[in-house]
Amino acid sequence: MSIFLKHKPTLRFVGCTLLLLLFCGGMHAQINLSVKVLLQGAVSGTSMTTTLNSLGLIPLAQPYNKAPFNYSGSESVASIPAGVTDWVLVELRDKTTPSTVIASRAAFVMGDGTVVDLDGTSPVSFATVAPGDYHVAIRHRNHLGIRTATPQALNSAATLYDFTNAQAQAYQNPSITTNAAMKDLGNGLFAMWGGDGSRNAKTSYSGVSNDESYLSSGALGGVLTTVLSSVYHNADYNMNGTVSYNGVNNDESFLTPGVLGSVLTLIISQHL
Ligand SMILES: [Ca+2]
Ligand SMILES: [Ca+2]
Repeated sequence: MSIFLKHKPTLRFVGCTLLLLLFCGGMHAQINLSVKVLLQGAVSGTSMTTTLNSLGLIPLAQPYNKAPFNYSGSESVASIPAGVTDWVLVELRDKTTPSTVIASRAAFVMGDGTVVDLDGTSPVSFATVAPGDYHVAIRHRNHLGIRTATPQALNSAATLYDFTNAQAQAYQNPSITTNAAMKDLGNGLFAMWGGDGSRNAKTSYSGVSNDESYLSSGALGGVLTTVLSSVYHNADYNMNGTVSYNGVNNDESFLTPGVLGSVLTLIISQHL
């Protein structure tokens, strides 16, 4: 009897220690995410321009705090790291109900397509999200969002998920027959569709909330010779820091023939 009594405190101590370890392990569980995407508007060759950054136009605080994103995160930096193309919004979504967003982070996409945290090099950290299976969605202020074709097993190891090397890497919504989830760049690379200035999950030239009107009537006030220089604007479809309808590298030409291929009735839809 005395032997059992003697060991009880030890057993309790061991039990408490195990619980504490499990608790601490849970506290430190997190996901580090490594993803690669291309934005059609910034594509140049096999990578992307960093013009907005070199012109000093990228805001220091994340720009997804407005509709349709409404992300209230406080991500900001003292200066934009070298090599950044733009801010993107990264979402972890439920593995069985992918319309359910479990966690969001604003992050940077670099010229080579890698999505990184605010230091410009580290994988994107979801510090309070437990490892597990999730869909990963990438959204951008004037591109159509994409998500993983299948749930991914995510943990702290940050295994790269590359959306750029195959169309099948992105979820293909069977109800959308007009276009694939990503733009086929024709060189083995795939990019998020550009030109959605009106942020209605469609890139279009005609119809309600179309992106031609967003550019011509909205951004340029109907005066098609107007040029907005040195701006960070959703109507800057080719991401060169200028909003224009005429002249070299104008945004109207990016929309058509660029995205819509001169088919002015075509509507490119988001598969997210
Ligand atoms: Ca649109
Ligand atoms: Ca432009």
